[in-house]
Amino acid sequence: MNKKNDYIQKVIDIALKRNHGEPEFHQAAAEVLESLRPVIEKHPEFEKNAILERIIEPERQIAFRVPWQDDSGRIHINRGFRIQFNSALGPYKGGIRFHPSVYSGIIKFLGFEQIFKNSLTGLMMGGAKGGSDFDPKGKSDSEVMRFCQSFMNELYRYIGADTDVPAGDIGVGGREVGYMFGQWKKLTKLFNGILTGKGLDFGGSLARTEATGYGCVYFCEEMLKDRKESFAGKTVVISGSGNVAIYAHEKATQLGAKVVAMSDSNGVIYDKHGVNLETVKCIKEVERKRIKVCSEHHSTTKYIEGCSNIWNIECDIALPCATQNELDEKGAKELVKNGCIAVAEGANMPSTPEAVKIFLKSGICYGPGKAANAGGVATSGLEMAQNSQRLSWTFEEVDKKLHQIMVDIYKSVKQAAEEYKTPGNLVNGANIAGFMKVARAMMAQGLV
Ligand code: NDP
Ligand code: 2IT
Repeated sequence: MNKKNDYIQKVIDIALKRNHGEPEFHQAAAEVLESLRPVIEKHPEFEKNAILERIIEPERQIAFRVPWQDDSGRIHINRGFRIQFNSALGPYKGGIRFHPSVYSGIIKFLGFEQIFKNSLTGLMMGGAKGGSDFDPKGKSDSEVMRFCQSFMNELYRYIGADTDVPAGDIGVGGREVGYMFGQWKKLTKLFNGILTGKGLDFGGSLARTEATGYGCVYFCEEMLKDRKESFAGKTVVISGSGNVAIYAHEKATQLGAKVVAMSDSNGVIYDKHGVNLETVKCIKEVERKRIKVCSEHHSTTKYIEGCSNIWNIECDIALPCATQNELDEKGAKELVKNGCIAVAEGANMPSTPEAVKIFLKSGICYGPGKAANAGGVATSGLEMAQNSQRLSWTFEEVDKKLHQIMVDIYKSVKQAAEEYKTPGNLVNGANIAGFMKVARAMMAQGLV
């Protein structure tokens, strides 16, 4: 190993040592840093200016107590986070996750990924992420409202329309964003674009709800086009049944595919005639029930216990849209063995490093999350633009812009992979293309 390569290892070691007990962050950092070896060889100025040491260290990390009362008057204490990772390209931007598994390592990996994802969108957004170990499942609307208000009582000190703009993620959708927006307005007297994913009546953008799922399918469509393939007539499996999964289903179906399976953290529904999207929407968006209920509505829909079983189902295209590390080596091997030709990640880091290796080695189309799911944050960027103008664009206008952004991301990721001599490796392409812009901006802005 030459001296330049030692630099990469040195920075990986710093990330490991300084972020003790945070394996998700180690995983995300190691993947990006490994991709950057050829970049560092070509650009010694990045090492001289300690760009990698700086980029793996968040600019600011906030952790806070979130006290709230349930409907019976019992008091609960959760922990809230906001990690403002990098502001070289614009105000911090990134979602908020409410899930019992949330701790600093989850928010840190998501914030780190967000830096490069936001850079790929071509819009002016830095990287951040926030969240809490609060579990919204089974909570009443008023409990969720009180939690969101308490969360904002502390968060409001650190965010602003031109400093840091949160949005949704797992467990945070339109309802939660609405409650947080209300509390922000009460505390600050400001009615501005402080959050994205807002309701359409108070500054939300048309097509933001659909954007991540649609964008993931648009990205996948570009990968397929390069192989003279398309969604038409293809069989698709989509893990998860939340915001991203639902709208990935909608777009894939519009393009002529059949979605035969979806899931939640308990199990999988399978229907060889196609999973009924309207039923899933009703169960998940309105009733907030488990995906299993779908099989009670349709006799052809089977329920299989255990969410990882979804990767055993034969398909042409797989869209992991649930959570990190949901697709392991075994799942990846199964997909490839069954003839899957494309995997595009709607979720953040859903494939384990071993699964990624299988995909890259097999030569199937593989679109990593930070490129394939960038449509959500890109449309958040479009919501910010509309809020600044005090205007709303039509669904068609926003969708057209989203589509173009995904086409452009695919082009730049593909081109970076070729330029750095790993054609077709979109992991390297996404990491390198995302990094270059941030690194150049950091160099230009001096040691801050
Ligand atoms: P939702 O909360 O709407 O849905 C999450 C889905 O994933 C649910 O079906 C949930 O099942 C499942 N899930 C969550 N945790 C686990 C777990 N530990 N094991 C198995 N399944 C799980 O979230 P989103 O659809 O918004 O987010 C899904 C993914 O997409 C996340 O990785 C998120 O970071 C990413 N993403 C989201 C964007 C957005 O705009 N919303 C943008 C870009 C990426 P259950 O109900 O059982 O928990
Ligand atoms: O992971 C993500 O990109 C998101 N959850 C969306 C972030 C945003 O600011 O819209």
